[in-house]
Amino acid sequence: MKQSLIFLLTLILFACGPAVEQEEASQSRPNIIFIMSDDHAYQAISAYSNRLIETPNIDRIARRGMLFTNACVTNSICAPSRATILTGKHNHLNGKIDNRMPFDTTQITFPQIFQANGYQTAMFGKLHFGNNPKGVDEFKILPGQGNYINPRFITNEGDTTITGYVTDIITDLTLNWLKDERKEDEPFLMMYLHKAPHRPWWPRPDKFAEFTKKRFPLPETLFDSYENRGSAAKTAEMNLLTHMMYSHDSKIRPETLEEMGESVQPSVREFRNSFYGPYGRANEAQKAAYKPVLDSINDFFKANWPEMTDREKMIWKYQRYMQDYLASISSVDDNVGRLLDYLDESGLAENTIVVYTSDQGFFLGEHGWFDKRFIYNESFKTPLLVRWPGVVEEGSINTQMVQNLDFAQTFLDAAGMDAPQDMQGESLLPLLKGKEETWEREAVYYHYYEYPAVHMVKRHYGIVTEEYKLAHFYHDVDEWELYNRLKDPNELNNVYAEPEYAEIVSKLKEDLKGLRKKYKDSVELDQRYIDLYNQ
Ligand code: SGN
Ligand code: CA
Repeated sequence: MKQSLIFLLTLILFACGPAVEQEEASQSRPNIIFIMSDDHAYQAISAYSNRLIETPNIDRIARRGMLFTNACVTNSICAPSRATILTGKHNHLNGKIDNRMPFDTTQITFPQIFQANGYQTAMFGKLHFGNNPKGVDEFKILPGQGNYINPRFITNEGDTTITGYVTDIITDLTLNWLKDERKEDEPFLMMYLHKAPHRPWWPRPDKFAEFTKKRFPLPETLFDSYENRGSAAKTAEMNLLTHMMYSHDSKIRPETLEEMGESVQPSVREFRNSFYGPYGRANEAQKAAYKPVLDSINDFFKANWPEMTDREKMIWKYQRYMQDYLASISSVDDNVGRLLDYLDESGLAENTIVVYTSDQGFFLGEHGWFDKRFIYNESFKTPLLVRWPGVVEEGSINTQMVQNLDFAQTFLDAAGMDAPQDMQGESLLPLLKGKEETWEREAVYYHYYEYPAVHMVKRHYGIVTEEYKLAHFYHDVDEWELYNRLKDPNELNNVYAEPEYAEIVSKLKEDLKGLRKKYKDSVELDQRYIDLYNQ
């Protein structure tokens, strides 16, 4: 009797022991797939709103995980956002204040810590850093902004050009690594980074054909006149009517413009390269696939543009913009679906954290704009969806003001590693586990620098709380703007000078000073970065 009991117990131990251990080990060392697109506005993800597009695959992440409705960036522009994500520090400390400043590669980035702690690490897609990533075992990254059609990649073994459409290719590389190159017995960190839907929005030919048939609802503020705003909004160069380019953006061939004359778009020759740069990469078969759609856009333009009013031109440009931008996103969504399917089929899904985000938000015609850079909502906020089976409650929604500054510490925490003391974010783990009580943040800090530069958005820093947004445009001008986020969600009325807000202004100014101190930003640093720029 005793003997058979011991036998039975031994059997149970052998049967369950390793499985239990494995499960515990994998819970504490989950795989992480960090999916980031470039310029993907939250307005164009149906988990947030299906006004513009259905993104059923990206939505799967939120359905099985958490949707953050108030995630935001510290500086709404590409390379600075990536530097913040990798270092867990604001740009005034990591030095990558804009797309042009070099990144000091002696700084610690979170993939290096993963690699040092026995994670396999890989990165595919757009980094946009000016240097190769550190801490990744394998990478294939686009040089700079990269190309949509037949893109070139920088790899450990030199450069290579791959025929096809960039979003599909980045996914092929990612899936290939997951399927064939990864060691199955070690956890991994995968950085899967899309170029789409960055300007100049070249969709794959089939999506191009599909989306040019669609029409999209106009944003309420498409015809914004920038009244009751500061001079930064008035002088920015990102208005659809005035600054969006017919050739580069709206896909009007330079030949069409030349035929129609200089009145359509002055100095059209300058833009020849910006059309044929991206499109000229297509081979004959690819060009044949684009041709019918390009023909119909160009024929319509030639026949109608001369009679169009400014209002009609604005609407036509908006529709063309949305067609290409959303068609590019549709490919991202399909490819996210391919990845999620593989995770399900392979059983990896159970122990893999999947994050979907963008390097910043984007204006989709709100305030008449495209691009980003401003502290205003559409560019300041960014999508964030996180799935972690068994840890994050399915279908949960979080409304806290979390930032890209928090990502590094969150991932390190999730994998049980200590974050360096000088990282400035906070781990989102308590929020992911549904423990909001411990979350104390009431305000976030923002600082944008790239000026003078393309789109001409003036430098500014600011504080954002649930109720207010106070921004200081301190360079070129000395102007303050205050928006009541609850009463004026479209941010159309700067109430900074209104007497009834005087007390709020002085309280927010104190809090902003506090944040600048906490994060070690200062007037001296502001000036140093202006001086550096002018050299
Ligand atoms: C390019 C774009 C700009 C865009 C910047 C920065 N022009 O210069 O519209 O603001 O990139 O974008 S384009 O003619 O090259 O398309 S970022 O996402 O890399 O910061
Ligand atoms: Ca970007």
